[in-house]
Amino acid sequence: MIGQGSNDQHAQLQELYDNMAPEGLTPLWEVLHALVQDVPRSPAVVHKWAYANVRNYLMRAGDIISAEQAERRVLILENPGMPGQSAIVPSLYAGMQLILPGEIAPCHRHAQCALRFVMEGEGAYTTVDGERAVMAPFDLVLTPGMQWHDHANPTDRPMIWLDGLDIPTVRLFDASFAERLPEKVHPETAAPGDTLHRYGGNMRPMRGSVADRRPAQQPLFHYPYKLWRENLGNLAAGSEIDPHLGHALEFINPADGGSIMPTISAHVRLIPKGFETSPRRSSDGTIFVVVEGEGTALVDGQEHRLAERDVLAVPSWNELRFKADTELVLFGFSDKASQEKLHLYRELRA
Ligand code: 1HN
Repeated sequence: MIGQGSNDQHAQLQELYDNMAPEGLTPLWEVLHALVQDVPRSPAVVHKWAYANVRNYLMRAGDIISAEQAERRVLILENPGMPGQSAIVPSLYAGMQLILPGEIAPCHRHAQCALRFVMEGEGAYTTVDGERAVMAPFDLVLTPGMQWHDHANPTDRPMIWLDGLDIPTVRLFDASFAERLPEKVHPETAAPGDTLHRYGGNMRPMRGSVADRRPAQQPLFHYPYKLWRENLGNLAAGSEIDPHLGHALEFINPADGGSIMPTISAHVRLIPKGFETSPRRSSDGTIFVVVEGEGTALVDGQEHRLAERDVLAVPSWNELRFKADTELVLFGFSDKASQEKLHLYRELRA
């Protein structure tokens, strides 16, 4: 914005702006400082979704619309700072999905990468390219870009999970492609758990063997709670705590040791009872889910109480600390994967 300057100059500039606007021309000097900020100032705000509250609305939706009719019965967790944009932080989308007993969500595939983090229910499954990932609470299941996926709930209980997708990132690049399979569900082409056995134990089928059937860049799609919780517990029992993170483990893609998907990183943390993490900022927008315990998130000094299954969005560069009232276990996902590829990622530990 032009600060000083005569009324005459203002009038002349305004006339210039009005004349050139229809030609697709606008002055940089009016917006430069908003475009290039000294530190990130996210349009997204810190926000907590209490699980019981979200669940209540989701079950009401379940009374009115079927999963099949909706294609996906999901309540978007939309950041209150970015209304209408279907974003939880500027680069990522999150939603809470419900599949009722006997329902299916039909098969499709798209350029967007998705993760599911199971909140409730056991025994429903996502089929990824013909192989079922049978879900239990706090499992992480991936449907990487362009892999076919449908969901089904053959149990007698509702199944609820948090979806995390890179929808706003794909939108930014105008690179969305999607297809529906003519059949509602993908034919089953492999036994449930097959991929986990082949790629989930720090091993992989011999290259070029018939067992080496998954996409080379993205073979693994199921990270069960049972496995990650045991690893996190062992880490906490056997090593010094990181003062800023607590005990933390990242999920990796076994193909390359990098992030779980090209645009989304995910991790888990354990913060011991009574522990307070030291202040930390990072440039990734992060979504946390409380897996176990109770505590407080202090975000730029503001307190957010945390209980099991609550979801907390922490946009870029907010100063974050956690206080654990009981042992606190958190799952988090963020756009760190994208930012690292673009050499944008930063963090600051106080
Ligand atoms: C999607 O494919 C799923 O497969 C969930 O469950 C949410 C939101 C936008 C676009 C695709 C799913 C989605 C989605």
